[in-house]
Amino acid sequence: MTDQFHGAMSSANVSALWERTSHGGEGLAEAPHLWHWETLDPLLDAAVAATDMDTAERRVLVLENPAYDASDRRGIGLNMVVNLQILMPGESARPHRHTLNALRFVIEGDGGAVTTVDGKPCAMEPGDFLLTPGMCWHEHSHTGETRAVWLDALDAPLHFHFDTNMFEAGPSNDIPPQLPEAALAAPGITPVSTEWTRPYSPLYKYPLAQVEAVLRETPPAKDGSRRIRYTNPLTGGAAMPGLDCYMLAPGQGSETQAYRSNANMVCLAAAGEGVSRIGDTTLTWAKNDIFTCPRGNWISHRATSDDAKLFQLTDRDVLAQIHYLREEFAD
Ligand code: GTQ
Ligand code: FE2
Repeated sequence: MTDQFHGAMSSANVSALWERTSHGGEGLAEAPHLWHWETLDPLLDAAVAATDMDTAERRVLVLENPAYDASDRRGIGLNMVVNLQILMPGESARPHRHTLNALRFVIEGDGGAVTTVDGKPCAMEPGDFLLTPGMCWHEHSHTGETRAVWLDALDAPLHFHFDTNMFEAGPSNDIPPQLPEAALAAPGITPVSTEWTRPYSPLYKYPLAQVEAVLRETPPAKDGSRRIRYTNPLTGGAAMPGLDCYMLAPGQGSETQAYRSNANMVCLAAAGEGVSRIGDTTLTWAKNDIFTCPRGNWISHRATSDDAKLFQLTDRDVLAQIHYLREEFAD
């Protein structure tokens, strides 16, 4: 009903705060969702059959969170999207750059697929973690023999929120000076460089073998788990803005200490099998399954095979940087 007061407010572009009922998201914790690899795998072959790279530009399947079915939201999470990209031998994807921070985690391939980041070629072997930070030129090519599949994650929703999304097609140009790998090879010894002023790691590839080597030597926490973080060697902080990543090896038969946070996580089972409890939901996962651990839920993980590892993508550092992060651990 529009009485005189409401009519006057409306024509003055004003509204009454006390008449609003919503106070935010309390009590509306997003449910987790799991995508089984055995469902995704045949879809990847179907995507190859349905596309050719001359017209598709990028052969990418977007994981759509059913929690967002009734909303305008798209993608896997509040602050990130997760896609699966397929590149076949002989194919390539053209150079471009964007303000979105992106990363890859390699799921399948023979190492013949290469992502070139600001002129640095990074061969993609299963389990490798690659950065393509905001405004770095990147392109993909494949000179191997078998299907290459990787997970792409981007901080796209944040850029849509801030209206900071920018895209530029190649060819690459104005590539800034890079720090050579050899200058980054010794832990605890880093170049003092006035050339490198960018807000992300000068290292773009983190090979699985090195992650496994460090995990093996990492002393287990009280709950039996071991965990590494992918960091910028120059700062010790997150590898790049927007997405903060970890590899967790939960203890076999023991649950990780339950925690709850207002940050969001997506897990990819990089190896082995396990069970995760997220709020009231229990998820059983196997290699290459992908699942969400949304904000507000109590979360714990357990391995059911001795090699189980979860690659973890989070928006935690974004919240921490602006002092929004809240997290708590069960006793
Ligand atoms: O490979 O550069 O999944 O720009 C979405 C946007 C992949 C890419 C995605 C991209 C890319
Ligand atoms: Fe891209």
